[in-house]
Amino acid sequence: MKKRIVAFRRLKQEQLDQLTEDFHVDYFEKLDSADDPAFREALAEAHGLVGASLKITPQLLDEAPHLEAIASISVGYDNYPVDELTRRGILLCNTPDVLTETTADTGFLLIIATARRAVELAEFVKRGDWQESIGEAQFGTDVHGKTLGMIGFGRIGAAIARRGALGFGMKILYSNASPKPQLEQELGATRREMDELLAESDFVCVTVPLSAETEHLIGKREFALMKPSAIFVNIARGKVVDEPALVAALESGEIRAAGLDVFEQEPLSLESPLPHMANVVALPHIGSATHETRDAMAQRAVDNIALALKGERPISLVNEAAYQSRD
Ligand code: 8YV
Repeated sequence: MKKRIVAFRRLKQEQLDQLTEDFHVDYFEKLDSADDPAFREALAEAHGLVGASLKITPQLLDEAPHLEAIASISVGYDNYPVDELTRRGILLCNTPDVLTETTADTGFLLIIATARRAVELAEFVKRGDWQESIGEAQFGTDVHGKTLGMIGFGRIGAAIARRGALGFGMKILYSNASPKPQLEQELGATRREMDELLAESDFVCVTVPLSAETEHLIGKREFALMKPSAIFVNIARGKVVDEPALVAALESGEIRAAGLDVFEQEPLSLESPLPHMANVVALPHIGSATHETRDAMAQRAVDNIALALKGERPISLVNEAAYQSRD
């Protein structure tokens, strides 16, 4: 009998066809929440789960007694109870690498858009306010030659720094749990304690994964350490930042501007002050959202789940221990 996969959101027909060759697939193209009764019914029989943007709780896992593997269409895995999955011997797979360059493009887009006030000034044109040559009131700040401080220096952080160093002649500082000697050599990057990095950088860009250690890593104290001219960019997860502290820092002029792709609550409510602030560029979590990259991510997830359910090693595995514990 074929093993059963529950797939939800964002798979192409060819990808579903690939899975149905070897598995029985229940596909939920539009899944509003995990409470959907048909989804819960399918989950009760599922050996594999593939999809994105769904909070998986231990309670949900209790209802999926046959589950062997989950393939998330994301690199981040803060939606999954990793220790609990490992304890149950359920493999968790993600999609690193294929989204690195696209997500780094988003990071750099926010760096330039905030520095040159691109969104604010595009609105200025749309409103018909461009009545004479622009003056100092519309000037931005340079990006090239400035200091870019990366908080987190993994694949995506390094790809943003590469754009900064090689494309814009920026000086790169980074704070990261481990030193990265190769990147230091390639990009002339220098490792700093986080407080020093905050004080020295013109642009502070956060790319750390969300975990218990990084939740609210950047708050009131950290904003106070930044230069008043600093521009803060977050493409990691909203919860890495204490959002009310960010709003306060922007309102008081403790920092100049922020470019944000992620928020504590997504979708971002218009009740938040952030989308209304002229010195904020707020994007709807578009980090990896291009046709090419989302297809590549979905394909990676499909390949991961197929390999996992065939007893082979998935391409990108989060919890190695679960794989090792297999018979
Ligand atoms: C995902 C992301 O699209 O991969 C990640 O971790 O943040 C995005 O690229 C998002 O998490 C939804 O899956």
